[in-house]
Amino acid sequence: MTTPTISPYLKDGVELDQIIVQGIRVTAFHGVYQPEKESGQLFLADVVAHVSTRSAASKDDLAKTVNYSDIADRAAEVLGGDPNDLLETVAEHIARAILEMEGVHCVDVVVHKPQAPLHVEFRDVMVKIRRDLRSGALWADKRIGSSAGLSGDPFAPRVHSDDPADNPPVQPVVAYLALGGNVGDVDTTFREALWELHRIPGIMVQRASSLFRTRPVGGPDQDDFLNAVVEIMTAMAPRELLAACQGIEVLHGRERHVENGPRTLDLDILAYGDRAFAAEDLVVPHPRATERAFVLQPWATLAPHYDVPGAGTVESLATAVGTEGVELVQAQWPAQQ
Ligand code: PH2
Ligand code: MG
Ligand code: MG
Repeated sequence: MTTPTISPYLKDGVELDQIIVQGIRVTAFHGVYQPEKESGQLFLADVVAHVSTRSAASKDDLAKTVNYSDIADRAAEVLGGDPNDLLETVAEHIARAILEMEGVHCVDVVVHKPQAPLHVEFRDVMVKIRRDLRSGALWADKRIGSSAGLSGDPFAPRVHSDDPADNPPVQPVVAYLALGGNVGDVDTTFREALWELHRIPGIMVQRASSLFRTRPVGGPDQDDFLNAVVEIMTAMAPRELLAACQGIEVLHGRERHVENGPRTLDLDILAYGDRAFAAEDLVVPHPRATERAFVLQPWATLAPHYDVPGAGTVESLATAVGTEGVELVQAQWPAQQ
């Protein structure tokens, strides 16, 4: 059996290693045509998980890498699972399942359909895709418009757009994100979200504010929130960053039923460098941030002197809005567990 050469995936300029499972075979019912849906046929998948294997190798420790058996199981489960019309959809779902695995930065998936109903003799039909963690939107389902302006192709040229929300910065910029939540173990959710953000190429989580407990503002009668603010450096365009945030919200079971209602995780872009713009899906700086103590008090513990475009320093805004309904929980957060 030949081993395909797969172009390396670069994370922060370093080539990652590849864990490859080839020829996962199942009978399944994917296809556009009725006989395909009824009789089923053979499907195969090849999966390449781009990971760093160095620390696993130096410790000879399975826990520090990705188990290829888990890769195979996940891929087979999707491949043999709910039928889809298109190979493209099946490949996308496999990519999603593999990218959710800790340590996987990028995945290549090929789905083969060697018995496809063609009019000519042929050896194989396949769809091949590459997906990486930049598309946080990958996890986001249709409720929040999953494409969010992303090409999904890490090698795609970055084109200048007239929409400021789509323009990546020339150099990485500082951005601030607000975290909020009042359902489940919110402190743990926040910590996981920071790590998930940091894993995304194009986002480096730098610092976090103190953690606050806050009375709900607006919405129905509900539990108190936890709130914090984090500082990131990002090379992503604002709309890409929004998609990443929404993807992480969905990962944590965020559902949008009630406006300002209870939520496991809300991840909002507060500010992005010195940019100010209002697009239909994204307004930067966050239009309500400058009125909200639950944003400004944590933010003031992190970046009091940051000048919110068009509004003033965080410190001055925080002083103006006061501390009503906002209580410090943990000054040094997130401390090591
Ligand atoms: N978020 C809201 C609405 N109300 N109240 C508090 N205390 N904290 C929040 O994060 C919050 C809120 C909508 O995003
Ligand atoms: Mg939000
Ligand atoms: Mg919000």
